[in-house]
Amino acid sequence: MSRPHHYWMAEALRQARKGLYSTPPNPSVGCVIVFDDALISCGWHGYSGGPHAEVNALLAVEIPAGADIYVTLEPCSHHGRTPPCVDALIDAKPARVIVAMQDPNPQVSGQGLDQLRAQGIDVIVGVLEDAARELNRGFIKRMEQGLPFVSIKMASSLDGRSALKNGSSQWITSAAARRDVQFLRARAAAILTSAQTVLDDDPSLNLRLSKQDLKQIFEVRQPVRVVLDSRLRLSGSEKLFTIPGDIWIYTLSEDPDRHERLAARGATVIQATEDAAGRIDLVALLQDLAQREINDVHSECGQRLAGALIDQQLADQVVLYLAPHLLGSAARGIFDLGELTAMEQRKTCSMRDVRQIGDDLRLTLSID
Ligand code: AOF
Ligand code: ZN
Repeated sequence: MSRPHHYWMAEALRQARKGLYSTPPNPSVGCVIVFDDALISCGWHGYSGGPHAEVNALLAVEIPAGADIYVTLEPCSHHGRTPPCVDALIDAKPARVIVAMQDPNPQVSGQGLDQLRAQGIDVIVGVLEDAARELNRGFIKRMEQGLPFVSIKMASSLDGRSALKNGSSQWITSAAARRDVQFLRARAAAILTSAQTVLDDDPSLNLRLSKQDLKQIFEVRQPVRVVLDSRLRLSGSEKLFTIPGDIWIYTLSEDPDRHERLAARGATVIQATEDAAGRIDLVALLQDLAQREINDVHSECGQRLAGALIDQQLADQVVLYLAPHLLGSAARGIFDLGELTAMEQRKTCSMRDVRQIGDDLRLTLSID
């Protein structure tokens, strides 16, 4: 008896994951070609502008007619930076094409599948779809909603405190947890923080893992550092500016001297939209990031911005590192949500993963 579709799709997903750190803003996609229950070839998408997964798999060997081709994303039907994959697939004369999910890109969305069916090829959709969606959660959200996937990383004491009252927060968690955070940064296209956090902690907010650490063959991308600084309080002498990589500062300030001061330090200063409360409008900010092809935002910020992202239902995930010590009730919390007066006002989350990292506990939660 031949192996089930999910067996081969799991292999295609494994291929796709090889591109996780290098494909953005493109999705990570994997492809395997099977004939007579044997693996003939596999391929994955490596970087934006490079050949797609199917093309890489088809190039590797001569494909016998009548093969089964497994792809983690619907094959593209459009001329983008590369020619349509459906044409290459049709030329290979497969018996069946099995895909995990439809491509949410409006330039494709179902048309690739239709073109395969029109050629008499059997098309099966939805094998291991949840895993495929998780892999490209940022790309999918950007395509479907015009917003990036937002993950908030927090470090807190056992009593839920993220910093002392005076702002001091280095270090709540152990070195092992801080290294683990580097892998979260690697998956993101942008790291989001506030000017307050930069002034309090003077962080670098860069990626310090090498290609080898990440087991990558392509160069490691530095995420863009995005700082919300409504009044342009940063001076330009903070550590952030001494470390290579892009810095985008969103502001409401129109003071030309302050703009110039930060631009002279290499930052891109972007005029943000003001919300009804006179703060930077977070929806407009995230829409702007999506327009700039940011799929995944990793936020490392204080309780105010983290609370606002949750309050406005803009955060998708929280990764909380819980350290085994107590900071006391005068210390700062992790999410400033204002005062709730009824239990029904609670924000609820669902636990996705729990594990111990060094001396700390890492909780990964999706926000309901
Ligand atoms: C596939 N296989 O491996 C990938 C696909 O700019 P391009 O030409 O690289 O096209 C990018 C779009 O193609 C991307 O937005 C998504 O819709 C699709 N990605 N499709 O058939 C692949 N990476
Ligand atoms: Zn393609």
